[in-house]
Amino acid sequence: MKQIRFKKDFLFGVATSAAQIEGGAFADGRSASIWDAFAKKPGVIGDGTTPEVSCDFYHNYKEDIALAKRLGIESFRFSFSWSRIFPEGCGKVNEKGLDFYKRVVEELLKNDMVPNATLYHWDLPQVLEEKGGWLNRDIVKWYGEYASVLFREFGDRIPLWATINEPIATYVGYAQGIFAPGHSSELMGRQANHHVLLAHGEGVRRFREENMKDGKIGIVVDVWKHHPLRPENEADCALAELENEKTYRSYLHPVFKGGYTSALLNYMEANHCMPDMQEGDFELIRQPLDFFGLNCYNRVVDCADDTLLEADRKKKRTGGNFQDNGAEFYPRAVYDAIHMLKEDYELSIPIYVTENGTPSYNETPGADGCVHDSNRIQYIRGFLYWIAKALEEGNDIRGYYVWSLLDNWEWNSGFYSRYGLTHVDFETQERTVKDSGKLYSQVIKDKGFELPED
Ligand code: GCO
Repeated sequence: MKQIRFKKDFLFGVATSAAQIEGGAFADGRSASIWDAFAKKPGVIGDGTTPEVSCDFYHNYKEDIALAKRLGIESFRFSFSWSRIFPEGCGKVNEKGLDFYKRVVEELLKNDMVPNATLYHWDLPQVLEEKGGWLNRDIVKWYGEYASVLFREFGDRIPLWATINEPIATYVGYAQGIFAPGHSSELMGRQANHHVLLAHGEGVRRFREENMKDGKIGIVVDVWKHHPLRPENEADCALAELENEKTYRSYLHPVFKGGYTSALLNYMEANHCMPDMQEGDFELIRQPLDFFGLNCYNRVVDCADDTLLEADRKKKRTGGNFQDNGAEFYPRAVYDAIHMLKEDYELSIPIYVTENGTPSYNETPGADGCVHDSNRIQYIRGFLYWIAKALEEGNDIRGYYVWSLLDNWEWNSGFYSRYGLTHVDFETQERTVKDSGKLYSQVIKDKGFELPED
């Protein structure tokens, strides 16, 4: 048994997002987001569902916050739904939409939970998509207005702010067609991403303009590091490198170094997907941040030869290195990501691990009324072990958030992928805390745990 310990002020939280938990899609004046519209297209969501009701957090927020409180959760990460605040995308504020978040924040504070807010977690108002969405450069202004309203309304109550959650989702939505709004052009993907980065910069600029008390602002990027299956094989290494360029580096470089890497520029040139960029763009994108939000779920292994990759997965699976959900168990991913941030970006601002979690499928309470999700327990302990190790080495990591408090609407997988510490019956809205929820609660209480030697 190894003792894993965290300092008293290390923040343990849960992460959620508006589109995935709120439901109340058209309540009190809210208009559709791109995910409401996208989900209506036949065949795009694995189980054919929509986010219209989901966990109905819009109506159940008090009970759900009370549940989080019972688990001892110290910080609650959530996002604002842009189309709840601005049903027309910009212009007129919907007071009822704002009121909902006022109630949520008040409830969190009453329950001693630190609110951690994300301005944009993938749910652009559909009305703005109809004006070109992330392809229209005006979006920087629209996003800026939206951000300023929230800073003014909540600046005195919310200490942690993220401009954007996982900019890559917008790329996926414009380049690969599998996320909303469902376009399939590499050029669109890169252009949309450039505008997302500008919006991030505009958000930070406006944050500094307001009187934000002790508020801190950052961005949340997911790092799924690509590793070559055969480190001695040139083709595998080149493949992994290119993937790293196209994914997390295409956000970290602009934000921390003020430009795209030459490798990405070469790729975009060769593939005719160079976005339109204007003078001054990178000054706006690269601004000092107060913290970095790291979403980390796993690594990716690349191999130029598909048959070899499959054979390796089979071997590792039989060796017990894969979880029931088919994903490799590689908790060191978070440690590697923290090292990469230090080494490649000389990151000196605090890090919050803003998301970490693992899905299961067809998970329901058993005859004993419990959900024995031992895989998720192993996963959470594994990641916490590597975070504790990074802390021991002196890295400034301030908190950790499990994705997610509740099973929720997992984008194009619908309700099929369950990530919650709490099981949700989407027919009855009944919540059942899973074994992982009980474990996490104990970890928070003890500020640590004993890691079994397995
Ligand atoms: C992400 C998003 C979440 C997801 C979670 C599980 O990281 O992809 O922030 O909205 O639901 O990651 O896939």
